Amino acid sequence: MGKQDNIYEAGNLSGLPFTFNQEVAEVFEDMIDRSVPGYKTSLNIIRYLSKKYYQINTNCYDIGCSLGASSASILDGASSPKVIAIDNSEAMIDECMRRFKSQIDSKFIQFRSEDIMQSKLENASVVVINYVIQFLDLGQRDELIKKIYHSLIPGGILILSEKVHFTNRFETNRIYKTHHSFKALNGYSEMEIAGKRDSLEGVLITETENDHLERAINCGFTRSEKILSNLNFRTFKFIK
Ligand code: GEK
Repeated sequence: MGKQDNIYEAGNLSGLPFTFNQEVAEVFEDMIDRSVPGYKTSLNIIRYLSKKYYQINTNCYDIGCSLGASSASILDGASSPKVIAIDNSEAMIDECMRRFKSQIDSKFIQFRSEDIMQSKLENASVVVINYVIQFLDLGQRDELIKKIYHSLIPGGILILSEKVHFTNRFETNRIYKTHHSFKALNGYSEMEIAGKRDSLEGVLITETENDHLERAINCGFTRSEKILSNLNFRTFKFIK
């Protein structure tokens, strides 16, 4: 486990928009675990589905890999897969490579420091995009899901996790308050929660559950399923 996240503690407020910089990379493991309900379960699901859907001599992609938690789940689940972990934050990918140092020369994992919109994806049986779409411009999201769809071989799977909002604003408010309590119970102060919320304004842009389901269908996926629902966080599986 890396360092404890105290980026938004009193006196540390930069007032700048959130970015995946060195400071965030150092505390990221603690940050995501204390902020995203169901995060560890999503990793277990990735392990289980990778075992089930990985097809021999194909690629597995971990898009927006951060420190490689989803890559580790694919490696645990699938039998001798080739995982390609991609992130456009140099701080994240450097820290990720440090963590996988012993496997760096193996044929099982490769790292790419690049923007996913520029990435070439091909011959995939498993694609994981865990809490990443929310950081892309709304106008790029269809293009990315189409690209993923075309990279998958028949029977391949896309596992997608996201924070969502609801069409009913009362529901959005109710769940928002419960999520706030979740973070407070995990040790974040009111000031830290408010500081992070402000810095994510305009950086993390959520959509509804239906937006994600409809986009996948419009991009060609025929079988879609919500497999995890924790407060305002969802995991979906889409099969080609
Ligand atoms: C996990 N999946 O632990 N291209 C590549 N990477 C990007 C892009 C982009 N255009 N935009 C954002 N990222 C991980 C957690 S975190 C989720 C993913 C969170 C990367 C960004 O640099 C960061 O590392 C990651 O997406 C999002 O299962 O912080 O809530």
